Amino acid sequence: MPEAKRVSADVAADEMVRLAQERGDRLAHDRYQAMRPQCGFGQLGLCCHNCNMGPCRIDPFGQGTREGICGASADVIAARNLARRAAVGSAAHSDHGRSIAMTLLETARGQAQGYSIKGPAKLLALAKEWGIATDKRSLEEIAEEVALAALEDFGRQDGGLRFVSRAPAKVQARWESHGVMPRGVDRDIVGVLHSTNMGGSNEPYHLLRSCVRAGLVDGWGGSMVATELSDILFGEPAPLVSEANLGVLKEDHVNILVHGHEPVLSDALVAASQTDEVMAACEAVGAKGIQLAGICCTANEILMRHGVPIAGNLLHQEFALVTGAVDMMVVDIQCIFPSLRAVAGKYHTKIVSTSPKAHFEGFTHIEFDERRALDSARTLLLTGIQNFANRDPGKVHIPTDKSPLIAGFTTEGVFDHLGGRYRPSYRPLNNAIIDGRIRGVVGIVGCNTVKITQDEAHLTLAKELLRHDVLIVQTGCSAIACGKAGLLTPEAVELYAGAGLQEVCDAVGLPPCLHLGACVDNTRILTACIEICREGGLGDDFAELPVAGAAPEWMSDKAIAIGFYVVGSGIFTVVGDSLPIMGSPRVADYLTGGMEEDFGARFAFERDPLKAAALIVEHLNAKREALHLSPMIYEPRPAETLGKRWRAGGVALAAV
Ligand code: SF4
Ligand code: MSK
Repeated sequence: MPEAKRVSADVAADEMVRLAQERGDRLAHDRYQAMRPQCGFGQLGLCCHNCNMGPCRIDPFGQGTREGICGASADVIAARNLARRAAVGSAAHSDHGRSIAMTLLETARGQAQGYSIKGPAKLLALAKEWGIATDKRSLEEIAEEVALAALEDFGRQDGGLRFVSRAPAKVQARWESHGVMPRGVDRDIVGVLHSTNMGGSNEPYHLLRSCVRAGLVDGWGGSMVATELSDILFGEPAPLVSEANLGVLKEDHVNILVHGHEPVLSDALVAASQTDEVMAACEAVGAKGIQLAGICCTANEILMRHGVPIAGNLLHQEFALVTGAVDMMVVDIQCIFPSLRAVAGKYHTKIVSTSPKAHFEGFTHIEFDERRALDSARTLLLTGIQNFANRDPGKVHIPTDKSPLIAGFTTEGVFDHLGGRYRPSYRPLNNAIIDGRIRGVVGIVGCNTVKITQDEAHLTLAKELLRHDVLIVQTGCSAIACGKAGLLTPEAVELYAGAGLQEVCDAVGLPPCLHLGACVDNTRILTACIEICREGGLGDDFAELPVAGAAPEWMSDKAIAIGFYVVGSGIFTVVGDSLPIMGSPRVADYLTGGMEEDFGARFAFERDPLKAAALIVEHLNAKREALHLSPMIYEPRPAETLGKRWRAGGVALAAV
């Protein structure tokens, strides 16, 4: 181990780290140790290289340089750097949304091989919402107009994004009064980047409002387009059972991993993997079949729609290669380590990049063409199958660890569970909150980081909130962390949930942590909040709801954009490592305080997941009190009963 603390809370990951050390493989943790100490100016947000007179850096102790060569202050530099990162994160999600809209358009026009409209109910609902005629029209005709309407929002110059009208009136009013109403995806992202050009905006609060706008065009624009149109194109997810962790790999199968984000590729690979030709090719190389599994968010996409198992979250992209059993890893875009080339170089694994948006030195590039999706997917799979013969059995070591999970909840689908067959509405959820069985709802989302023990913050935070009767919704690598640890199963209710939450989950057979998809699907959390407001009894503004967000192990710029659209929409959010602005007390004060007055919510920065949970519980209690809700029916579950079978009333039945 590089240091005394564990690299991961996941035993399969630990096993791979030990093996990698024996074999001399260098993984992200080793590179992190070599990088330490990391640049303090960068961590504090005080380094600027926005023009070639720099780079400039501000002395955080106020003794050396207090301004950049152009005169920019620490406040401006920190806020400007943050705005750039928020814009990049927003661009990543939004360009993903654009790809889905383009593929839907091509599908509607019969130009995309192998795709069809698999979510007709969602298509008709969205057409109705957008005033698109559906009478006597084919699904393809409607889909074409819906796709074009969605694409219009990317190039829109003014007038507001279509999805903005979904937001509660009070939330929209705040956006309007603070000048951050999202107008057009491309326009606003370009606008934020322009403001950060040298000699552009030099007023920290204006730059911080730019951060909010960059976030809002993501959450209420690009990401929402990605989620809604993916449901139309690939089908609305429904709860299903699958498994997660490296133990899903099979020694006698061709193991092909998909890693990245856009389901356009991964969905086609799933379809192509089920053909007789692929089976015959596996047999020809001596394999019993093909095992497809996912890493990161593309894993979540094909998990929730097809039940394809998950091999792991962000840091597992390297651990998976150390098993020596991965015949090919197919990547598209976002969260892909260029180090895969070096790690795979020790094994037989072929790493294939497929996206025109992301090429990697040393990866084999086979460009994926959605107009010939099945042919492209077939070529990729046959490439992986052929590589099975190059596997070195002496290097194969697959951990046995894997956990069952339930995935595939959506804003709409969760109705059926919470409301039951005869009351498909959010009424029972709202009532459970109002009556004091459920304290509130919290989204735990986001990445892994090498800076702390992998998954530990996600798991500790989730368990601590569950014992306080908090219903948890999850996406991204956080959902995978909890999936690997068994929290996405109904059995987790008895092991971790407080008595009130236990009653609700047991009544409808729900896990206490609900898997809502990939990182773009955080918009499902926004739409669930819309439904809670609509149902009534808990306020008509996100800022009034007993809800919160958390990203305890964030690392990506996408997480910054998400944070800004969640907080900018009125939802209190706790992030683990602080945002890189701590060199500017004014910026930090605004984000963790003043922002609440303007946008109804604020950030909190807290690395300790138990303290983060305490902040969230305190926030939920304050919102409950402001709404004059009933006191909680039960005391929080005692911490010492976590992980043991336990019933409402606080009786520990048996240690597990
Ligand atoms: Fe330095 Fe100003 Fe140029 Fe930034 S924009 S590098 S602070 S001179
Ligand atoms: S993959 S953005 S590490 S959640 Fe979406 Fe995971 Fe974060 Fe990438």
